[in-house]
Amino acid sequence: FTDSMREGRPVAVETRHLIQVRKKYIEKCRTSPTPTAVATVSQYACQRRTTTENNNKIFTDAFEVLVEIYEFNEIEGPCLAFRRAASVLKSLPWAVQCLGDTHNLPCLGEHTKAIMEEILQYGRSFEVEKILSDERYQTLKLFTSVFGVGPKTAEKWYRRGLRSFSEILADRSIRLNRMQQSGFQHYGDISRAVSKAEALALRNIIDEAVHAITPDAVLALTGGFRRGKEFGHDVDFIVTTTEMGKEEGLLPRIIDKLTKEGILLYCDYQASTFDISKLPSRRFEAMDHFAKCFLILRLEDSQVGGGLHIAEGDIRGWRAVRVDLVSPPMDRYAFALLGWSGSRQFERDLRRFARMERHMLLDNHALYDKTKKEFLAATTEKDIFAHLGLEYIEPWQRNA
Ligand code: DCT
Ligand code: MG
Repeated sequence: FTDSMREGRPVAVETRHLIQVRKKYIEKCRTSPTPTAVATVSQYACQRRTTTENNNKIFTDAFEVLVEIYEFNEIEGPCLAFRRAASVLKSLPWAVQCLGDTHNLPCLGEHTKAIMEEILQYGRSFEVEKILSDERYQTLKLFTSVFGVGPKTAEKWYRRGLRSFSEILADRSIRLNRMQQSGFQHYGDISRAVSKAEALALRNIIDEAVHAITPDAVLALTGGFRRGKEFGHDVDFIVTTTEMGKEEGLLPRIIDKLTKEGILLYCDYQASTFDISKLPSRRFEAMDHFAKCFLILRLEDSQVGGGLHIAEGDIRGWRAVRVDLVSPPMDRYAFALLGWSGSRQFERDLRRFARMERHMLLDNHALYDKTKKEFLAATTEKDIFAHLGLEYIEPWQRNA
């Protein structure tokens, strides 16, 4: 199976090792009690409880590499298939020991099982390893790790023969936009994970800013940190006011305040394009229409309980952090909160479940019943789950 085996190179040592691994695997299959009494697992992530504890990381990490390469190659079907497969395995309270363990599970196709088989037998997938060592994959992965650089731009730079950041920055014909400039400027900091302590420190900063503007402010930490993750790539907040209409102009005032405090390193503000009369939106759009801003903030060491999550030897005493703020009107709060809490796969399956099983349309703005031809009101996430006839799933169980 390995490249050296395929190419017929001398492989005695490697082969002997693989035979050992395989023997162990066969023995494990023979003795592993197949979890037969396991309750049926739903094909929808919104009917599964998925905590941050992933018992099948060895498989899901491999699937996520395949998701990435299919994304780079714009091949949607297999991309979605591997996303769903990874999500199913993440929900299991046990580790798959043997392919037989998976026969009752949904969303695992032939290709998925072939990858799992490789990993079970040899401890690794040769298909995934081939991708990981591929120059195009490595380059696209590197380029898209920059804030503001998507797969299209990364591909364009790759095709021009560029392979490193220094080559991009030295290329006079490339004009970076403001977002990309900030992306390169703060690369070290924003490619480094944000800790929970840092997220909580940022919540204090935003909380203080918004309460200085209005006493009836509502602030919620969403995204991965609301789901109980210890680390994230950014910190997501919903910020609004209890009084309808008063949320207009709230973000610009927060931005103004952060600027005066000298901690705003980057800001992309997008005013609201939310128009209730345009609902329901038939096709799901990548972004909702609420006012929002994508920020880079300066966080001081002294503001973080337990200190900043920075590299050893970093003596600046601060770091840059990516922060997203979204500001829906209060009557849309529950939908925005549900939408921004993620995970992305959980959201995809909520919408798919609504459409396929309930003949309803769900997005970050509203829930529409196509049979009754009416919008269903909600003030809490529980209301939305109830409208959908779903058991309530706590945020920390949405890590699908
Ligand atoms: N979201 C969405 N539509 C988008 C982007 C995000 O509905 N176009 C939702 C899904 C998750 C949530 O917003 C926050 O997005 P991220 O910060 O990208 O995800 P995360 O789960 O918070 O992951 P991370 O910990 O890496 O920040
Ligand atoms: Mg996030």
